[in-house]
Amino acid sequence: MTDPTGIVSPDELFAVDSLLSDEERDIRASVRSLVERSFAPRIAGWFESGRIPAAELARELGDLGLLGMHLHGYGCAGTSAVAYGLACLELEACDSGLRSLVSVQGSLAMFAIHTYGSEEQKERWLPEMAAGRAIGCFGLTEPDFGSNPSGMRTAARRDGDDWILTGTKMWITNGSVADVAVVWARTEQGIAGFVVPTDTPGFTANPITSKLSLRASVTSELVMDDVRLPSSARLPGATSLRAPLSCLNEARFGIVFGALGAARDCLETAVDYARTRVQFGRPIAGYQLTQQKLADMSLEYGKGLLLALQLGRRKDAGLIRPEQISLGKLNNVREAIAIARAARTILGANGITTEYPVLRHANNLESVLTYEGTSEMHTLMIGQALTGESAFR
Ligand code: TGC
Ligand code: FAD
Repeated sequence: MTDPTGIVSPDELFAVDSLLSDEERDIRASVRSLVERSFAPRIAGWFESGRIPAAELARELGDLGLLGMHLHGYGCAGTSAVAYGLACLELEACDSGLRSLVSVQGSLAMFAIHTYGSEEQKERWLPEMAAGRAIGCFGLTEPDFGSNPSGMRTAARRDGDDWILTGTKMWITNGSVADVAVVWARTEQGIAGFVVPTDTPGFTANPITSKLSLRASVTSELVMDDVRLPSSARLPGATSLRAPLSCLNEARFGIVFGALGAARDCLETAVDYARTRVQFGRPIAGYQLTQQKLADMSLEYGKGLLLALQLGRRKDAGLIRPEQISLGKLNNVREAIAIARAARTILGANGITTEYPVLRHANNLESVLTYEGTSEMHTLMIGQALTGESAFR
């Protein structure tokens, strides 16, 4: 709704609501309300302390049906991809760490089990994970294999009917608070996925505490030292690297929307600040250089949102291609980080504190730029689609 002063928000400038269904607007409003009521008042403290009440957050997110929300059955809400994207946007408007918790739970760990798991695995884990009573993580990256997971060293070998899993995964979101880990490993038959309860002997998760980014998110190293698993722990439908890479499409899609949430919060903060901060006798909002920054930030935010909605509609129609998700992830994270940095300049010295969210968002977005495929990887995926030439190797 338009402000009595005639001021419009960036969403209103682009008339975004006219592109959404009633259900999508309702879901967006519910998530925004949860964020404002429960998370926003506490986020700066979590970021500063580097600690989050993960179990409590998972329950709250599960109660609202946000975990695995675009999956069908097994206690999942079965919403549209666009609705899921809008939920990611609202969560990331608070903090990228909250969106990460939801992305990894729903789009990586639950999606892997939902798509490649046995009926027994789905029944055992998905309803608990959808409710937030069980937390999942997804172990693909290793210390020496980030952008190139095909080189992974984590291996699983047969011992009678069992599997023995050995190796180290690095930078794993939710790792040390997870009840279940989806772990990708090399086998004699190719790359396979395993559903590993984290209390299995030989499995250890070590928190990574030295982060300057995504401090309101748990990131861990997973060490598997001869973890013995029954035959039923293997994801039967996952037979090559294609399986984990297909899971990444889901999480990357959430980031296409999510990053814009961080951008919107920075933009709104900058507008509010500029209207009240007086220098040289006038609000800094009245200076052309400030207005140019705000206009450019709004333009990139709105263009990113239109791109996200186009990709969301393609996904809902079952027509989206991985390189299209790369377009969205590359553009929207790159522009979100630029918006966060521009907002920081408008706030001057206040912009470097946790009293305002802008540098927290900018720092978080450094991780978002790197995880789920670095900006360079997505550039190369688009380049490959345009030319037919692979420039990865
Ligand atoms: P390549 O030979 O290209 O592909 C192997 C097989 O996979 C297929 N494929 C895909 N399928 C579905 N979706 C995709 N996006 C796919 N990309 C590739 C491909 O068609 C092939 O299938 P097939 O049947 O012919 O065997 O494999 P490559 O080794 O050359 O690698 C390609 C590359 C560089 C694109 C891939 O390795 C890559 O995406 N690297 C980036 C790694 C990455 O993004 N890691 C993310 C880890 S998870 C994470 O960061 C979570 S962050 C927390 C949060 O989300 O909040
Ligand atoms: P590298 O692959 O070593 O890349 C370093 C630099 O080299 C980058 O700029 C990269 O773009 C560039 N580069 C590499 N290869 C090429 C090339 N061929 N051409 C041009 N440039 C190249 N992983 C998981 O599996 N699960 C998780 O839950 C998870 N959560 C994460 C949470 C956080 C906070 C972070 C920071 C990371 C997380 N990751 C997770 C890991 C993430 O996916 C990797 O960090 C990412 O894939 C990049 O790998 P890397 O850090 O090893 O960088």
